[in-house]
Amino acid sequence: MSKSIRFQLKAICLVLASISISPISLASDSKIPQPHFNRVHHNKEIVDYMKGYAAAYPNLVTLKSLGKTAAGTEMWMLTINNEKTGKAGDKPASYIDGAIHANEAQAADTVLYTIDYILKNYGKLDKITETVDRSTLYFVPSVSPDSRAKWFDEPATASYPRSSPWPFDDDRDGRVDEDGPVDIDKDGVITTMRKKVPLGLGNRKLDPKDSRILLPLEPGELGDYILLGQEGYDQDGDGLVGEDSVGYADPNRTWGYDWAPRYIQNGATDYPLQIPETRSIANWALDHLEVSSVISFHNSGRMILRGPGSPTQTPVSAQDNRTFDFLGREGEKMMPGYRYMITWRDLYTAYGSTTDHFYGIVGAFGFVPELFGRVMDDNNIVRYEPPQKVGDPVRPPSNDAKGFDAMKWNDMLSLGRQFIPFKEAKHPQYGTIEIGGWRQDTGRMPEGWMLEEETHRNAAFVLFNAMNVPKLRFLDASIKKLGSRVWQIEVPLINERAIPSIPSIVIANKLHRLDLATIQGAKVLSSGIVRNTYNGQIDLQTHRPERLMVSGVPGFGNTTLYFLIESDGGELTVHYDSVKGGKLSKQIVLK
Ligand SMILES: [Ca+2]
Ligand SMILES: [Ca+2]
Ligand SMILES: [Ca+2]
Ligand SMILES: [Zn+2]
Repeated sequence: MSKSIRFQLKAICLVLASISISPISLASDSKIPQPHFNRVHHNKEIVDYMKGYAAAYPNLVTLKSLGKTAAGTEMWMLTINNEKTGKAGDKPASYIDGAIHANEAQAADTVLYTIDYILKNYGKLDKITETVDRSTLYFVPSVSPDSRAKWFDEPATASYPRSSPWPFDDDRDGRVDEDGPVDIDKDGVITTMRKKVPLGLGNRKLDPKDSRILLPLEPGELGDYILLGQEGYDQDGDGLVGEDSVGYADPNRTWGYDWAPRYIQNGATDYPLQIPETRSIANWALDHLEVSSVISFHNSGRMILRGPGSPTQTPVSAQDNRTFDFLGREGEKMMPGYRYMITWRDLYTAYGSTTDHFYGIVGAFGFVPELFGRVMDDNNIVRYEPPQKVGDPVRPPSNDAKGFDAMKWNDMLSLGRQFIPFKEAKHPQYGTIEIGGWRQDTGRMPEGWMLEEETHRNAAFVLFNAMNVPKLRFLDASIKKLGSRVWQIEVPLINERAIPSIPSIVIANKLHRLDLATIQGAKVLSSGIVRNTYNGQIDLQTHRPERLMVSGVPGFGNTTLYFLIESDGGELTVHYDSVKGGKLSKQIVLK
């Protein structure tokens, strides 16, 4: 090596060194987690990111465990709150969770994205700054962490594992979880099995256009293939394959409100909140009745579901329906192709679900965005279905991954990644078979390069709901002097957002106390709610007028407080303390 070349190399090394040094001046930024939302994340990564946010944003983020799963995994909750503007429990609040069904993987990433987007835009986007400063946001990205880890680490399918790994004897043979899916060909994925048989012995035929697809027989045809279903074999010799896999407790059928036992719906446990995952959240929620907005992410089908989950529940009041409808219909505009639907009426009956629990016990307006549908992709390769509206005849969500169009999509847009071609394999019971099929991350979630847009739209829906938790504000009081020391004060209070400070379910189910109005600095002789400002109609509170109990301020509505007080004049303060609307006060000068 010549001297001059050696010198040049040295110079290059120095330049490189200086390039690598320069970002250190932004040391605080380098701590900020930088996840990429073009893929789904393992539970361990999500927890690491949550710890990273707590370290990078100590003034906004706290992280705590709500408890442990049966397997001993912490149930992490990340809270975003600006302590400088008030304590978490004293402010209006939102609760957001995801992936209670572990196979619905991108649901957790959508919660992670929402956290990331809020933290990185606090102080930059006014809507986000306002929401963080005046409210609290509680996040549990992954409600079924143990099954999520299995879905990532062990052979899995698009729909398995889904449940909490709570041991259960599905086939009532005295053994639990003894016969689940088995990765026969050891390729790390559970796909499907099929067997070629002599013509006439089969119940399927190959699609003449695509030998990867089996078609049902038309009348008059003979079959030369048998569809054997999901990979596995009869591990306990009872003649059935895959009849008792891990679980099955469906955590989203274990919540405490409107729960129903297993003989009514599969997946229910022996009693409500039996599994620690939902029990730890439900216990937390009892101490957080300030929550008035709930978003619980699932996949798939492009729906914005809301309760009730069953027709046996008391119908939702007209007032609460208006709030649901406003939030849900705006959501349809934010997420093209998503349909705002009532679970039991437009989809199916589900007892003991997250959003019904939070509505019926906490009094919060909950939605379940069902992320992704194949039809959302485009209107070329995958057949396009126009969005369905509430009231239209119901059609099932379209996730059919078996059709030719999906295969063409796989070939042309995922370049064949999604579908594992059939290969010959030996099966302990069926002999020579073929194994192949869709990978676990297809059918219910987008490819990585499509993921971020849908994630963002759903995060924006979270923020839209969070912006609509009650926002109370006093307007100017009207003051009248009625005698030498007697004054009449009327104070209008408005709610600038959609969610009432007391949803009507709170009163119907007696979930928590009413809002409380008090006066500091004067003696209250009488108090009430003004029914009509112009003709002096007032609903007086006869008992303890110094503690005026108020049935809340409606969404985008107002309530006017009435006080008759005794005072020598000067200053007094009106305090308003609302479980869901926060605390506020107003100074009034008597003159
Ligand atoms: Ca069993
Ligand atoms: Ca396999
Ligand atoms: Ca078996
Ligand atoms: Zn689900």
